[in-house]
Amino acid sequence: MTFTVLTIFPELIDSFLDTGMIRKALEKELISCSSVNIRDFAEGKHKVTDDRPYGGGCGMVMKPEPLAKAIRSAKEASSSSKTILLTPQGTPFNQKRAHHLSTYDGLILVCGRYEGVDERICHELVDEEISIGDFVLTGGELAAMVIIDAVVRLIPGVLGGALSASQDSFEDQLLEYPHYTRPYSFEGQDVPEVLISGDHARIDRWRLEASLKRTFLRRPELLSEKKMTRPEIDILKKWCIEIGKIIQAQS
Ligand code: 4G3
Repeated sequence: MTFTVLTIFPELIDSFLDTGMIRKALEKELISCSSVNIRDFAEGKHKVTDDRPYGGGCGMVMKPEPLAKAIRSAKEASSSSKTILLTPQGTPFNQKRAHHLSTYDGLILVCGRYEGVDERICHELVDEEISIGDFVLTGGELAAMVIIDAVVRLIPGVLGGALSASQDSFEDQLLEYPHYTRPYSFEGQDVPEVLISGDHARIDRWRLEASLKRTFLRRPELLSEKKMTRPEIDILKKWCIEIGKIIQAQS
């Protein structure tokens, strides 16, 4: 899979590509990445990439010509790629979208700066607009890195084990269960006894119940949308019975 990031701060992207899991994936040739400086496509001595907004108002808007040239150049180099603009106005990004994006041959990620990009860029040259959340950043670069990170770790061979990604939070609409490692006792808190029992069936049941509990308390809306499995329904029914007993004891 090929990632091309269009930005006026390529060094920001380059340091990210040079580190950790992304670097490993590049070394293993599971992915290829490049950053393109939009300024290289700007005209004149000063290579200006922004201008004042028509209609007035504060802030600057990214000029369409350098951006259009940069996008067309990236599309020529990587013709089957999907072109994505990172913007707070885009479709919300999530794990499902990450899976979908991981099926493409390549992604061209367009990072705006200032108050945004000229609207006419979106119509002809951008396939999709994506937002990583309801907040505003000074540029799309961090959003592009978030998307690359989430997509790369889904590519087979990038993570340690094949199972690693499928066991993540959100893959099954559940938050992850708590994790523990040595030492057994840390600042007065011990590891739950079940995890050192060696009884793997019991451990699996405990982890599933812990995941359900966490999701119910922290993100109940995830459970409303979820297609439950048999063991999950059994746990929820057990809670109902227990809560029923507590209420009964009151009357
Ligand atoms: C406005 C993406 C701002 C328009 C980009 C780009 C937040 C996100 C920007 C535009 C961004 C996000 C740059 N801020 N929530 N800032 O994904 O096209």
